[in-house]
Amino acid sequence: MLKPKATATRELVSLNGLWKFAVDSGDLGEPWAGPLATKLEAPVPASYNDLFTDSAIRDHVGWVWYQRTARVPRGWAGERVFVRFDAATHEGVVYVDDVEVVRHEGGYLPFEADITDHVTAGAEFRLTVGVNNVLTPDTIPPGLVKELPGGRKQQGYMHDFYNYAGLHRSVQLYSAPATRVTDVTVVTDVEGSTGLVGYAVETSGEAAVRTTLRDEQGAVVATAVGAEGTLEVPDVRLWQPGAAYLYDLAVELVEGDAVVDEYALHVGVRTVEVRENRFLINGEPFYFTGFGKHEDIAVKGKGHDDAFLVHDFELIDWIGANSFRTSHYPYAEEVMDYADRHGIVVIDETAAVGLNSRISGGIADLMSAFGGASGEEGFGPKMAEAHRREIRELIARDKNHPSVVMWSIANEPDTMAEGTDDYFEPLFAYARELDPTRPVTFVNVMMAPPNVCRVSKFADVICINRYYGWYVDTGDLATAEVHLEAELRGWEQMYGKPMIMTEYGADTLPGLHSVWDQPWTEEFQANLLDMYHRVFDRVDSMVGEQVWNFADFQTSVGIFRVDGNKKGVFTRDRRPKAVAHSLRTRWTAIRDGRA
Ligand code: BDP
Repeated sequence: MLKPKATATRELVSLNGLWKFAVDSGDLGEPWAGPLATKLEAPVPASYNDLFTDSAIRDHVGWVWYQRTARVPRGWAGERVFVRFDAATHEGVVYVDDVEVVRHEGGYLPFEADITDHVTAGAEFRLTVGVNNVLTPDTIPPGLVKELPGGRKQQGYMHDFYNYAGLHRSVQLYSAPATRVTDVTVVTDVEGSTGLVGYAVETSGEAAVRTTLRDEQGAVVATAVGAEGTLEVPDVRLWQPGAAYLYDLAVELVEGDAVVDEYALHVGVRTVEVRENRFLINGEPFYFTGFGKHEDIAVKGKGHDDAFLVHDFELIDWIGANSFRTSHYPYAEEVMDYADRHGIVVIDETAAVGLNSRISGGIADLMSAFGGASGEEGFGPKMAEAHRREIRELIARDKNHPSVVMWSIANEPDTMAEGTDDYFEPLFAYARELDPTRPVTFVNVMMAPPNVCRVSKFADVICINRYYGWYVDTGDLATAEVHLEAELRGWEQMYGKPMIMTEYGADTLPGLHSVWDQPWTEEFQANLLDMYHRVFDRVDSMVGEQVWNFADFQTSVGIFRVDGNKKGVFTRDRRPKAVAHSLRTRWTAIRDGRA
């Protein structure tokens, strides 16, 4: 799915800013049918949960409504007009005046509607958006709503981050010609010093396709005609981790001499391959350093923020990291574009988190605590269908990003129980069918070691999250070291695949110190990470380390969580804990080839 862009034939109007906002407690009638009866306003993009002081809004379960008027530029007469939502978490429904124009499930991926037939160039229209935050045993991610005495509803879920909701990303109106480019897929390869840029263009309407590839100086390096083809780039400059190089691919639809539509995208020429126990980028072994992250900041929640985007990447660079995982859902497209431009490597993850119906403490326990009926435990056909959609839409959105080197189709699902392999095998096949060029993985949970996990056999890379020294062997780093090494060797022996530790870490309260290995202190976090690093350096198949987490983040209320998860290397406002300095020493040495 193409990101809206202004080109010679396309225009954009941002609909970000303050919208009218109301919580639907069943008293709003048809909120789209007229001006929304409310005094509240909410910014877009932002989560709505932390904006107001009313806990009924923060804890609301169900629909909320956003509304504003928008004007179609008068110059758009004769063009197709689209409204595009970069995300509505977790479900969105959109009305133009009284007409429903699109409905979308899945909280972290974009959707759009062609609203040409419902608007007039030069005129205003009323845009109303319903956003639903409900998670059920069939949604991705799953959850369960409980009815409390008195009828109030409470949302339960199995993932360890706050269920922020709202319009988290940009909303835009854009124009495009009737005959237009609807999709572009780019696949790159390298032969000797020549870069190969394979492309396939999909269109609406008939027109000839012309493509032009330019280098960063704007010089034309290759041209081609036809909806599919390969552009050859002599003396190619590769997209490298830490040294991004982006060509510009212009796709034009031409009728006679006239260009009827133009779309442009950046292309990084690079290859990705798993060979034996190595992860290769451009044919060279790559070692991932970095983090599992979250989209999470004070007040805005999961609302995209360009200032935090830039600052987070600055900190990633400062600490010497080369990668991150979009734990546990697709991030804003601005993040992916920035990673492309700055040479940061991304493991791109779906929102399939908390699929742990049978893990103790998972949805089974939650169900019984919430009085859920049996048969609601997830992993059913409806969840599988939602999961397929998440994979399909993620790959459709992110397939052309050179920064994305691997898909992660789930985080810590139950992979111990019978039948979980039947659930996952077709999903792996589906991801590979949609994108045969990138490795596909999932992230394994601690309760499913190598001899127990039924799903790791499908993954190209073994990605595991481990909390030795924290949730087990708590505070005993000597024992943790023995257990961690034994397990990693077990994986290595059984699978012979490359392995990445996609999560390891310890909750840490900045300012708390101790001379002993005392959990929650800054020294303990650093010592725990050092211990993991000693082990990684001894195990040949390790190809990466991503600390949990980049920064402290908000979670649901729980006795395990003191105002959120505190495993951040940075605080929620992005100040370094002591561990940031020791990580910086290690990772800059790796980056600079000193280790
Ligand atoms: C892992 C999850 C992650 C949690 C982390 C933790 O993948 O989302 O935040 O544990 O407990 O199980 O800190």
